[in-house]
Amino acid sequence: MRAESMEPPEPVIAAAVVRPPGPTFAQGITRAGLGPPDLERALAQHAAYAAALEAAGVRLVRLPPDPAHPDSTFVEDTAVILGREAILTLPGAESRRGEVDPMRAALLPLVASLEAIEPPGTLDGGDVLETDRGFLIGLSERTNEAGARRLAAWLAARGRAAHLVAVGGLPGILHLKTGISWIDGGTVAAVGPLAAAARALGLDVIPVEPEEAYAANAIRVNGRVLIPSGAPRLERRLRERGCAVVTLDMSEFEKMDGGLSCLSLRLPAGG
Ligand code: CIR
Repeated sequence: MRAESMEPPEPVIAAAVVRPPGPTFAQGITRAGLGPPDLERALAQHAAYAAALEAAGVRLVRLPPDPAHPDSTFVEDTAVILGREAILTLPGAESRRGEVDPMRAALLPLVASLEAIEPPGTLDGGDVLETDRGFLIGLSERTNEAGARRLAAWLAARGRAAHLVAVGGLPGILHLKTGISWIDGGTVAAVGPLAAAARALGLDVIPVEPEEAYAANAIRVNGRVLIPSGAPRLERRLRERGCAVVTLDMSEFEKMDGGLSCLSLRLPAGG
């Protein structure tokens, strides 16, 4: 039996910024090799995702589609939130840097302080995972050491520990969170190559098999765990541990290398 009463209470997600894909969505960066996304399906999947957040009690801050930035639906990459504070990122892909100013404007009314990652640091929010053993920051093709250290210093100034995890070159892993997600307490779900790093930090790991690797990018929101559909083994494992699982068809976002977490920037209650 898990000692749930020993664990800190689950943080409440009060709001989330989302932005639907725009008409240029298919021009975004991808290596998936799954073919071009269908915009109508992507919009329907995005609407279902937004509805799942609202059903979990999350107030949505809906930004309009931004055709000038094909990857701008992946809002999570442009900022990191901690309590009532945020730090804007400097995305590693140049084509995504213009996504940051609009996010600055969106966050200003929502947070009490807003800093920014500066060059030469680069960082994508997809490389940042909060767990109750501290933050994990992935060093990836998008997040460099200067960006990771800047974020770690920002977190340290707020009393939060950060651990750098090398993910560059791991097959199929664009960002840290492509392969690992916080589930509850001291537990994450992770693909094999990231499981060891998680265990080294004292985290328990729910394994995600290679055939279900895309589902390793999941989010816990107010007692529910949202995962991509098509991962029956992970779904069963989560249900067996008592998780309220919500499955979402993410096929059109997978075609653009995007995971479920990237589609929202989540803000805790009190923020
Ligand atoms: C990109 O390559 O930047 C986008 N096509 C996908 C970004 C996905 N974001 C994420 O996993 N956090």
